Parts: sequence; structure tokens; C-alpha cells
Amino acid sequence: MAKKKPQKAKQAKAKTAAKKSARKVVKFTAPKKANGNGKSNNLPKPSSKPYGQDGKALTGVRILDFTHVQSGPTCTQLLAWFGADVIKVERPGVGDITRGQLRDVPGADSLYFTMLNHNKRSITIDSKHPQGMRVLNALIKTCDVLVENFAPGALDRMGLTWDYIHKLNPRMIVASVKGFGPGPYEDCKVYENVAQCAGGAASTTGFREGPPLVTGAQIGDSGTGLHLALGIVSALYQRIRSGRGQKVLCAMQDGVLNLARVKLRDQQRIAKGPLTEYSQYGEGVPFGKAVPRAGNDSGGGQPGWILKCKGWESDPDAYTYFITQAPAWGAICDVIGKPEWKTDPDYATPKARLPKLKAIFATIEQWTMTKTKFEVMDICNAVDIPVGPILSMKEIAEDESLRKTGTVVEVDHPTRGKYLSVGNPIKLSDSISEVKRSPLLGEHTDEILTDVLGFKANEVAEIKNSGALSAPKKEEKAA
Ligand code: CAO
Repeated sequence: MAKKKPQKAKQAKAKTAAKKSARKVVKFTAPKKANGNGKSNNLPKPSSKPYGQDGKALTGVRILDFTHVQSGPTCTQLLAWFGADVIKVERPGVGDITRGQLRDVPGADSLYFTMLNHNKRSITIDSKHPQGMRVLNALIKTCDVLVENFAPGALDRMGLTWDYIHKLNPRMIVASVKGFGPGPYEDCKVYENVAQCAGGAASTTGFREGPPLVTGAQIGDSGTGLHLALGIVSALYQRIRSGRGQKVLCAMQDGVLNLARVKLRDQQRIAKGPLTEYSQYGEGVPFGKAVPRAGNDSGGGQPGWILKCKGWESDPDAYTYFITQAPAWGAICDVIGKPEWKTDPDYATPKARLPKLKAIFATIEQWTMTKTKFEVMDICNAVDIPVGPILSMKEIAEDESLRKTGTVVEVDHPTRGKYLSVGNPIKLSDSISEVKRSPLLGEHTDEILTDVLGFKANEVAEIKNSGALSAPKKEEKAA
């Protein structure tokens, strides 16, 4: 018969086991065998649970989130929506600078912050304090990915170099957003519009007669965050085979250029002749050496333009985008009351229409001005003419169908009340995203120290008393 262990020893063993499991690094087991295509032969049996009820895509992945402002937080919010445990590290007393930027409710976290930090936990740590570094070391050991978008060199200045991190946790993926990649501008700090300008978007946006324009869509920040998320997931996938982490770098200039790649396409075409689908060609305006701004010309080979609709005199968004797609030409002629254009050799072919697109759109506009943008949508879509209403943010906020898909969501917050946000735009059928409110500053500090990192009560007290997790007191500051 086995000897009964004394109660005390039993308790101590249970405690050690709990601590061990709390500190356990989330592991991805490498497939035992791979066939010639590198594909795993030993995937688990297909789950028998109903779709959407077998965890989430990134369940078990833990992220040390050192991001701030917009680009990095966009990335980690997406990972959180896919089920990763995202632990946001913030500077004590201050937090992510956006908590206080563009505040609309006094004392509450701004919409800027809340809309970019859903589903995360927040811990405050002074990374430059020895006890703060102790907590960070523990986080590095337990996390799978460190994501940061500090200014170039800031992470190294904290002592968190790649070598240091990799020594503590060789499986750690270190993912960074920077303004520029290696080269003459690599040390520069960068914000959204700088990236839009440096990535070729601004020089190709706007009207030919006007200055370069930046767009409302945050292609530099949120666009690069999206790129980074894909890099991280790919690195996690490679780690299943290699067992080791790697660096993931997304430069905002590169991200914007990737989204503006059709303009680099046109840059090469321009050397061989005019860009015939640009309305400037039809207007007889010669092309220069670089891709010009094309106003509202359609990005592809299908001529399109923004046209006024009923009510445009008082409603700044009473417009529609109208595309004269070649196969829809007959339907367009019928709808706008110009059936003779179907057979008139001056109008019947795309080539014949190119030099007179401006006049053609002016004629179509005479028709669209008699209808609301939604009537244009209904009439044209019924006969396969591609059009799109120019939707205001007010209309989008009130759109029932976007609410139903969870693309626009209402979230409740303890200090600001209910607000609208954009939910996960990427829909997975087996990994359903619920949007949870953003954390208050340092809201999860205690649970992360104890449940995630396994620090004992006396260790937590020691760390807290050191001041590494709290803002310096005012009188100390003054002294
Ligand atoms: N504890 C202690 N110090 C902390 C800390 C913490 N928890 N978190 C941050 N800090 C410190 C950093 O160590 C850094 O200190 P040093 O300069 O002394 O090394 C300092 O805070 C400031 O960091 P920063 O330079 O990144 O911040 P900034 O406001 O001056 O610059 C930005 C902001 C966005 C221009 C810059 O971070 C950047 O260029 N990032 C990369 C590109 C990017 O993501 N841009 C998009 C931002 S969204 O529009």
C-alpha cells in the first residue's frame, strides 16, 4: 500500500505544480512527419464540435503587446479577436498616449484608444526599473510573440535587444512596425500621413490641378498593422517546424507601397505611352514622367467617375460611383435613355468612348441627378451595372446589415458608456470574434502577475513596493 504523504508536503507540491503551469510556455508541437510537400501527415482528427465552438484560431498564443498609437494596436487587436491572449504593457500613470487623445468624455479613455484595443489585458510596467525588467523577463519567457512599434532603437535602449530576448526565449517572435525599412530614413519617427506620402499614395491621390492628397483610410497605420498580423501568423506557422522564433518587420512605407502597387504598375506603363484609361488622356493633356493624380478615375481598366445624385445641392454625400464596364454598356444606354449609343460607332466600343469619357459621364450624370444614390444603386444593380453610393460615416454607423454581421458593433465601457466600433472585418466560420471592451490602464496587473506569471504574494508585494508598476508620486516628482 502506498504511504500517505503528509498534508504539508502535498500542499507544497500542488503549489509548485500550479506555479509551473502558470509559467508554462504555450507550446506548439511540431508535426512528427511531413510529406514531400512539407504538409503534415498527422493533423488531428476533424473536430466533432459544432463550427464556432472549438476554441478560436489563435487560442493558446500569448502576445506581449508593447504597441501604442494605431499601427501596432491594430495588429494586436486582430490577434486578440482571433483568440490570442494579448497582454498590453503600458507605462505606469500614462499608458498608451491615445488614452488621452481626442477625448470626448472627460476622464474616460478616448474612442481613439478604445476602438483599437479591444479584447486585450493591460498591465503597467516601468520597463526602465529593475523590478519592471524582472516582470518583463517573466513575460518574455511565457509569451510567444512580442509586438512593438516604438521609435527606432527604443526597444534596444530598454535592454530588450533581439539577442537578449532570444536568449530568454528562443521561441519568441519579435514583430515590429517602423516607419521605414533599412536605409537612409531608418531612424526616423513616422506617423500615418508621412507613410502615405513616402509610400506613393499621396502623389497619386487627388486631382491633377491640385496638390497631393492623403486619404481618410489609415493605410499607413492600420494597413501596416494588418500586414504585421499576417507576418506574425506566418512566423508562428513556421515555428511549428523550426521550433524557433524570428524577427518580423513591417515598414509603413512598404505597407503603403504594397497597397499602391497598381500605381507602380502605371509608372512602368507610362514609359511606353499614355495611360489611356486616365481621363487626362481623353482630355488631350500630355503625361509627364511620373504617374499623375487621377481624380476619381477608376483604378482598373474600367472607366468610372463620381457623379452627382438627387439632393447633391444640400447633401455633401449625395453622389454615386458609376462604372462604365464594357459588358454593361448596352444596359447603361437603356437606363439613361440613350439607346442609340449602343450602335453608334462613336460610342459603341470602349476604344471609341475613351476620348469622350468626360462628356459621357456628364450625360450619365444628367440621369443620376434625377435619382437618389440608393435609387441609382437599385436600378443599376438590377441590370448588372456596377455602381456604389458614397456612404457617409453617419449612414455607415446606422446601417443595419453592418450591425448584423458584427462589422459595426456597440460596446459598453465602464467609464464612457456605450460606443460604436468596427468589429473584426475578417470572418472565420470556426473562430467567431466577440468584441470585448478595451482594458482600463493597468486593470489586469494583479491577475497577470499571479495567474500568468505565477509570482507569489510576497514577490508581488516586493515588485509593487519598488514602484516599478505605478506612476511616480507627485511630491517625489517635484523633489
Ligand atoms: N516604461 C518605460 N519607458 C517606456 C515605456 C514603459 N512601459 N513604454 C515606452 N517607454 C519609452 C520608450 O522606451 C521611449 O524612451 P527612449 O526614447 O528614452 O528610449 C519613449 O517611451 C518614447 O517612445 P517612442 O519614441 O516610441 O514614442 P514617441 O511618442 O516619441 O514616438 C512614434 C511615437 C509613433 C512617432 C514612434 O513610436 C514611431 O516612429 N514608431 C514607429 C512607427 C509607427 O508605428 N508609427 C505609427 C504610429 S500611429 O500613427
